[in-house]
Formats: sequence, structure tokens, C-alpha cells
Amino acid sequence: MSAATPLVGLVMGSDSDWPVMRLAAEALAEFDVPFEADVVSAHRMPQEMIAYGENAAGRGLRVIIAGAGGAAHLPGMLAAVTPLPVIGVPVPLKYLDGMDSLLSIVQMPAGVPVATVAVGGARNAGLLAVRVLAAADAGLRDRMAAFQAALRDQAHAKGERLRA
Ligand code: RP5
Repeated sequence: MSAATPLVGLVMGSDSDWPVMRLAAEALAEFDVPFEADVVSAHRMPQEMIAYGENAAGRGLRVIIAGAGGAAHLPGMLAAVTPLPVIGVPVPLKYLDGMDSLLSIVQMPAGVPVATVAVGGARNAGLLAVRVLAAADAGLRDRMAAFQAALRDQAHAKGERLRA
């Protein structure tokens, strides 16, 4: 966690989601993006969840990453009460391989978007949040471009190893 004012709110329905959601935290930390992490359960603390969404923009957050598993209503409910972009992470649980989480998050009605990443795809959620912030931050954009160039170099190296 950074001491700077958080720009990203990284929330999840339970601390049991953290082994997945920490991948988003790691991606944000790689780009030195200040973030906060917390448990905000749509079902177990609905009033607090609504307050979190309603207050997020006013507190200076620019993006919310929300992860949940099973009946995963957290990302969609937050998107309903904040104008900020919300990135949803379907967390896989013991049953149904995360399909329940995915469908709960991805099937939003028109007008209330949630940018849904893959089941367990919290790293991409973190990277997408960086890209959202980079749209208005040239320095961050340069760092994202360098990150992408490194991915390209790694892919080239893999091909070279196969061809050798
Ligand atoms: C969801 O219920 C949470 O996001 C978590 O994925 C799931 C199980 O929560 P715990 O019973 O482990 O607290 O709301």
C-alpha cells in the first residue's frame, strides 16, 4: 500500500478472494500506482458497500477494481452507484469453475458497464486500471509502452529458443 492518496480502490467480497486479487495489487505496485485494498461485501455489508461506491470519486479514486466469487454482485452494484470505471474480477470458488462468478459480473444491463476480465484475471484488472490512468498521464503511458515492449521481446525470445 502506498502512503500517497489512492487512485485505485481494490475491493473484494471476502478476504478469501485475496489470493486472486493480490495479483491486481502486484500489477499496480509495479507501476507505482497508489491504491487501497479492502473487503466490501455486497451481501454481508450492503450499506457500507453502497457508501463505498458513492464516496469513491469524492475521495479521489479514479478506478475501482472489484472482485467477488459465486453470486458476485459487488462489481455491478458498485458500478450502479459510482461514475468511476469499474473493473470486475470473477473469482473462482470451489464449485462451477468460476462460471457463476463470471456470468454474475459480465451480464450487466445496458447503461451500467463493468469491464470484466477473465476468471481469476486479477493481473489484467490491475494492468487495465494502469491503462485507464495512463490515458491522462504521459509518464505512465510511457511505462506501459515499455512494459508492452518487454512482453514483445519475451515472446520473440521464446520463438528463438524453439527455432534453435
Ligand atoms: C463472495 O463469497 C466473496 O467474494 C467470496 O468469493 C465468496 C466466499 O466468501 P467467504 O465465505 O470465503 O467469506 O461474496
